[in-house]
Amino acid sequence: LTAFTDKKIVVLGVGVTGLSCLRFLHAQNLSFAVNDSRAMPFASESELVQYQIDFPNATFVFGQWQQALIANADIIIASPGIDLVKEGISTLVGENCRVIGDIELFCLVNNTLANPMKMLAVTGSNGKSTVVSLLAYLANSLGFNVALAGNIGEPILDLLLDNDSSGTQNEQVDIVVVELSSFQLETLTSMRAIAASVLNLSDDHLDRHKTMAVYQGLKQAIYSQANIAVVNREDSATKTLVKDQTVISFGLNKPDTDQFGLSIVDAKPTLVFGEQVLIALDELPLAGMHNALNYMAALALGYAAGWSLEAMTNNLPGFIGLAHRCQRVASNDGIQWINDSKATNVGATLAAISGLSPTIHLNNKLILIAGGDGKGADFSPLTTMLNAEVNQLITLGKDGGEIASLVNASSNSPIQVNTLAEAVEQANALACHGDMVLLSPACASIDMFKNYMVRGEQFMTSVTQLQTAANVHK
Ligand code: UMA
Ligand code: ADP
Repeated sequence: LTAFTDKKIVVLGVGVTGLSCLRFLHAQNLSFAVNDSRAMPFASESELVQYQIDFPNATFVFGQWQQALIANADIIIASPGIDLVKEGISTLVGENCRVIGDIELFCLVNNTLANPMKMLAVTGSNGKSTVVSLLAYLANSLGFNVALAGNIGEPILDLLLDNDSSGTQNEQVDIVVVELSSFQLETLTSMRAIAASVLNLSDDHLDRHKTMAVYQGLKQAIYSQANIAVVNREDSATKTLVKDQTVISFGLNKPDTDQFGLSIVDAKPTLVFGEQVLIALDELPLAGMHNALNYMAALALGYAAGWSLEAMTNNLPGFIGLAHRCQRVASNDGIQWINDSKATNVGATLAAISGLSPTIHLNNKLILIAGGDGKGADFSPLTTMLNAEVNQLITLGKDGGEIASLVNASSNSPIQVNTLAEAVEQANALACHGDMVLLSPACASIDMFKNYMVRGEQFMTSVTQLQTAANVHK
C-alpha cells in the first residue's frame, strides 16, 4: 500500500466501517487520525481507552468535525452514513485530497494482489440482502469458500486481515459477494467484479441524494466496474449504460435464449433459463413475485461466475430467507402476523402487499401497520394498493400521517397510534380468524427505534405478549 505511506490519513466516522478501517490501517503499520462528530461514539470512556491502547498509531478526535484535520488530509476514508455535503465536509477537503470509502480501499488493495479475490456485486433499492445471502448460500452449497460483505453489515476490509475479529485465521476466499448501498457507491470507482446487478430502483435516500436521477446514476455506476451486467429487463432504471457490455437479463416474462424468466409449465409459474425449465415457484420457500425476481437475479449472477445452473437450482429450496422480511410470526390465534420491518421504503411495502394479498382468502382482511421516517420519499405510489388491497391502515411515527392521508375518506378511516404496541393492540381488536396483520412500514425506523431489527423484534414481542395474555384469560 505504497500510495498510503507518509500520507496524512483521516478516518471519518467510527461505527462498523470506521472500526474496520482502524484495524486495517493498524495492520499496515500506518499512522492516522480518527474523527467523529459525536462527543463519545463508544459505549464508555474505558472502551475509548482500550482503543487508544490497541491502536497507538491513531489519534482520536471526537465531538465535532475537526476542520484543520480534514483540510490538511491527503486521504480521507469516510463512513457511508456520513453525508459529506450536508455536514460541510466537502467544502473543507483540499484539492489534492483523495476521498474514498472502505470498499474502494479494499478494491485498491485487492487489485494489486497476486491472486485477487473474485467479486460479485449487488445493489438496488430492495432485495439486496436477500439476493446476496442467497448467492452466498448457493456458493457455499457448491463448495466455494465465500465471504459476504458490505452493506449487509460485514466490513469488507476485514477480509484483508490475517485473522478475523475473533482471532481465527482468515482462510483463502474464493469469492466475495458484496452488497453495495448508494452511499458506498458514491466513493467507489476501482472495483473489478465478475458481474454486478442493480436489482430494482424505487424512491429511497432522497433526503441525501436529492433527485432520482442522482440516485439512479450512483446505482448504475456499479456496471462500469464489472465484466457482466445482470439487469431486470422490465425495469429500464436497472439497465447498463456501458457500451458493448455482456448482459444477462431476468424478468417476470418469458425469456429469450440465455436469459432468466418465468413460464407456465404444467400450469405452474416456473423459473426458466431460455427454454430450459429450472424449478416451479411453489417448490421454493420465498413467496411473492419480488422473490421470484430475487431468485433469478441470484441465479444469473452465479451463472455469470460460471457456477453450474443445475447445482444452483437443486440448492435453491434450501435457502429459507432472512428475518424481518415478510417473516411469519409464530401465533396460535388464527391471525397471520407478518413482520416486514425491513420494508424501509415504498417499493418494499408495495412488493409485500402485492406478494401477500393474493394469499389471503377473499372474505378475510389485510390490516397494514405503516409509518416512520420516510426519508423524503414520495408516498403516492402506495395510494392504489392502500385503497384496493388494504382493509384497514394503522399508522405511527413521523410520517405516518402522510401515509394515512392517501386513504380515501369513503374507505375505512386510518387509525393513528403513538406506539407499535398500541398498533398491535388495535390490529388485534379488529382482526378475525384468517385475517393478516402486516407490519410493512415503508419508512425507516430511526424516529422511534434504534434500527429496523429492534422495530421488528418489538412487533414480534407485542404479538407474543398479547397471545400470552389471551391464554391467561381463557
Ligand atoms: N457519524 C458522525 N456524524 C454523522 C454521521 C455519522 O460522526 O453525521 C459517525 C457516527 O457517529 C458513527 C459513524 O459515523 O460513529 C457511523 O457511520 P455509518 O453511519 O456509516 O455507520 P457504520 O456503522 O459504519 O455502518 C455502515 C452502514 N451504515 C450506513 O450506511 C448508514 C451499514 O449499513 C453497513 O452495514 C456498514 O457500514 C458496513 O458496511 C446499514 C444501513 O442502514 C445497515 N445502510 C443503508 C441501507 O441499507 O438503507 C444505506
Ligand atoms: P435490502 O437489503 O435491499 O434492504 P432486503 O432483502 O433486506 O433488501 O429486503 C428489504 C425489503 O424489501 C423487505 O421488506 C422485503 O420484503 C422487500 N423486498 C425484497 N426483495 C424485493 C424486490 N425484489 N423488490 C421489492 N421489494 C423487495
